[in-house]
Amino acid sequence: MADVVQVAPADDPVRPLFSPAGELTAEARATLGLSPDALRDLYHKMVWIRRTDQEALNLQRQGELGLWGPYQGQEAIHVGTVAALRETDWIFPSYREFGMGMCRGIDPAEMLKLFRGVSHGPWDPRTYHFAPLVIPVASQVPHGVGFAMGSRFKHSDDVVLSTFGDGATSKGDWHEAMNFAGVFQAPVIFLCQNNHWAISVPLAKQTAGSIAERAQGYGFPGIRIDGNDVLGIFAAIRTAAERARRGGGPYLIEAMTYRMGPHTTSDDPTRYRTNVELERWSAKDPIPRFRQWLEGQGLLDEAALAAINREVEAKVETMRNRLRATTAPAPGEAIFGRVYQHPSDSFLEEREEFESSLESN
Ligand SMILES: Cc1ncc(C[n+]2csc(CCOP(=O)(O)OP(=O)(O)O)c2C)c(N)n1
Repeated sequence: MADVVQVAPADDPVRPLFSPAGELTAEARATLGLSPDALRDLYHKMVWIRRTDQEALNLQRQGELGLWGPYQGQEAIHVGTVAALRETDWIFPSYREFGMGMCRGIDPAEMLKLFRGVSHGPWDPRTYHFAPLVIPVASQVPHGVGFAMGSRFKHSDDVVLSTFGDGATSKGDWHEAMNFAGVFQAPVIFLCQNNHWAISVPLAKQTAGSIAERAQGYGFPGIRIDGNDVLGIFAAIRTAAERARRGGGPYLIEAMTYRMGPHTTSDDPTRYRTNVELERWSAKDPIPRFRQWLEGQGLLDEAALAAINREVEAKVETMRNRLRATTAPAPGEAIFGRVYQHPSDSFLEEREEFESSLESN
């Protein structure tokens, strides 16, 4: 009989920080090393990205955007993740990570051009180490693994975070990426934002087992944690990133959360889910929850809250005005611009032909 190969227990510095239920332990919470300003900044960013999300929804309803994919309820993941990574670590997002892009410093009015349909790529990923938002489900997962391998080949200690929903984990390319990352020990963190729904498909019909535990089959650790606790997300991502940075390989984090809004503005969730579920999750809303914690620590009072709200309103107003002033690029630029860094002669000829055909019409 062939020998049974036992997979050695992988080194897992994340697990000791959490209870078996996936809650950050009080001890780990006390040793995060975040200053009062840094803690308040996490709260400020969560409020800012939620208010921006609401505004984008309004703008879509007013006809200023073609489509919008709300991320309400997932703010702790967006903010905690970016805060835990180095600026030079790369993020490979899906369509729902607008808030992460904001936290990376991308102007939301610029990013909204995508949803207004006037730009295919309003930011340079190299400036923000933030790849384009992608619509094809799970396509960002193999992209992230490939990029992480590139980082290793360049002897850089930058790591990659690839994030996706629970639905994405049913895709073949998700499996291929996980497998490849395990075999080649790519410096990548897989962050599943398990928001319980893939459009109208509930988690129970998506997968019969645990997503986090699948990591073991690929040869690296995984953990399921509370995705509505910004400090838990921060601790898990930072620790998994440090591990990957020192050559420890991939890590899978399954962050449990809830998509409080519709899948997109084209969706009506009242057709397939109950208010009871929404109310249950509203009680775990990451924003009031963190506010209460900060207040309990004496780090936030009425005056500070009012100042945050004022600042956020001003930022949102600027975004709205800038978006409304956005015009569509000329058709030639929209189709041919930003395709090649060094366009070939035939490509340029094609562009010229296209543009003169527009003039003659
Ligand atoms: C390859 C592919 N198949 C199907 C779709 C249609 N689609 C868009 S979003 C989505 C659900 C994805 O759910 P999940 O991965 O859980 O992410 P969430 O939307 O909840 O953030 C589907 C099936 C798509 N965009 N790409």
